[in-house]
Amino acid sequence: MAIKMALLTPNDLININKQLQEADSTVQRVTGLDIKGICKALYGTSPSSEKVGIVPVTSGNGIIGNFSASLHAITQYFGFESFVTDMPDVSGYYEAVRNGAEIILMADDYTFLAHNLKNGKMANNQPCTGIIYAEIASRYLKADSKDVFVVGLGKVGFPGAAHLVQKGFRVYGYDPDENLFQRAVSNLGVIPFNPEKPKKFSIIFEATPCANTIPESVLSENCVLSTPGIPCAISEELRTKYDVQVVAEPLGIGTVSMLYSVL
Ligand code: NAI
Ligand code: PYL
Ligand code: MG
Repeated sequence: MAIKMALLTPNDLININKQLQEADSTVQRVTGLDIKGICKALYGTSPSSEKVGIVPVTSGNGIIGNFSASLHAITQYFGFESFVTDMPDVSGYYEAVRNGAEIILMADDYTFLAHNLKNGKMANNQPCTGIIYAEIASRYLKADSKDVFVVGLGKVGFPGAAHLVQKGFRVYGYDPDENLFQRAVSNLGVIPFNPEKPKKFSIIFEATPCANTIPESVLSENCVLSTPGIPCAISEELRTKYDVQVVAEPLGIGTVSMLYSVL
């Protein structure tokens, strides 16, 4: 049986437009590109008026307050025409297709997918999130080396680490789960991070569901922390002390990565 995702709460999604705007300006400052520019560079695609149908799903833990409304706001923010169906589940899917949706967005407790009905392409939120946050980290304009620290090698972190390896970065990784850690070392060539031998990084990518996962000893002044993980990986105190550039946002960056990947 698949393992449930760490679920968002309605609170995570409050003021999603403001969260997106702030993340977009951080991405622009860190990389020189905005989020759409990153997506275009990453996937080589651009939207051409695709209509997105968002289907609420009641199974398992059920509807997350603000989830569909946030997807609506996110798709509009990135210039997609979109609508949320009145009905959930199978009836909602039927309604979406009948009303002209070309891309379906929907999520249960295990899978959040984008399915392009015109070309058949399908995307899963976890790898798409890992890949775009890793891509943003990899484009840090003031990086001092090709060394990256990856914290968390699960369903989001592993594809992100794989993307960084593929781009030619030296990836140092850590995960307390010995199986996942060894999988990253043997399959990707990730370098085991040794907390006993502190090393500073200018690029850090984090994907865990825990707070305070970044030890102070790895932070260099003005480093980038690109992290989809909820809650945030770093305290306000450390963020301020090292002037860390934090790219973090609960839903939109991963969602737009899914959408561009199916165009
Ligand atoms: P996962 O459970 O597959 O992987 C998390 C990994 O973090 C596990 O392997 C775990 O052993 C590791 N971990 C836990 N504590 C750690 C620590 N102190 N140091 C290093 N590693 C540690 O979870 P998944 O699906 O990869 O999600 C990760 C986070 O990303 C969750 O908080 C999830 O809610 C969030 N997420 C955010 C999205 C966004 O758009 N912002 C999209 C998808 C997920
Ligand atoms: C996609 C997010 C990112 C982090 N956790 C993932 C999550 O919360 N997934 C569950 C989404 C369920 C949505 C619910 C609804 O309102 O339609 N079924
Ligand atoms: Mg996101």
